[in-house]
Amino acid sequence: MPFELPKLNYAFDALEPNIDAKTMEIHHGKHHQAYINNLNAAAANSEIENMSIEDICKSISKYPMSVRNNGGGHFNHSLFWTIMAPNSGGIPNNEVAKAIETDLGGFEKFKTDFSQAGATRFGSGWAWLCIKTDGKLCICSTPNQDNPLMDISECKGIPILAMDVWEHAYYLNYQNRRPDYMNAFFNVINWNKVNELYLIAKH
Ligand code: MN3
Repeated sequence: MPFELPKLNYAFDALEPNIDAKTMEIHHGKHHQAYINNLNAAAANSEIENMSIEDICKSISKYPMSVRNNGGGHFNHSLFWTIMAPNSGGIPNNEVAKAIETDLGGFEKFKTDFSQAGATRFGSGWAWLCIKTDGKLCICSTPNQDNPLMDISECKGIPILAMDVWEHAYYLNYQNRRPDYMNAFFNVINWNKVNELYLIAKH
């Protein structure tokens, strides 16, 4: 099978109390695995079997909806697991923090605007911090499992931070309280990883 579930770099309970172990276990082992299983089924005997998930996203308009939904699900979650970590969060002090200052009006404004992007996404979707083609940061959101790499996306760029606002990301612990989940998400953002992705995308 060409696409496989990436291992988590931390234990299911490592993000508690911000994100509970049961949610992490089901989200990673069941939801993400299901996107991969469906993507592998859709990819069988087609050209996408040998493509990277990034390249599939970039030309997603060529492929059926099952590839868009499940390929997006695979890319988005693979990124999501890496931009969270235990003993993280807080206010970053690195290159991406400087860009947040310059391009987005500072960390507090970034926090407000990023949360707003998640809060106003009706139904299921994602909030993103991206680098646009001009090298500047932007905040946006996408529906369902779409992402800013996709050629069909209204919001385009290289994603360096992703927040899942599907109910499956928070419902067990937070029920309908998406704002409480989003506040907690800021406590687990792995700014070292976000900065690493920022530096790679910039060069
Ligand atoms: Mn999810």
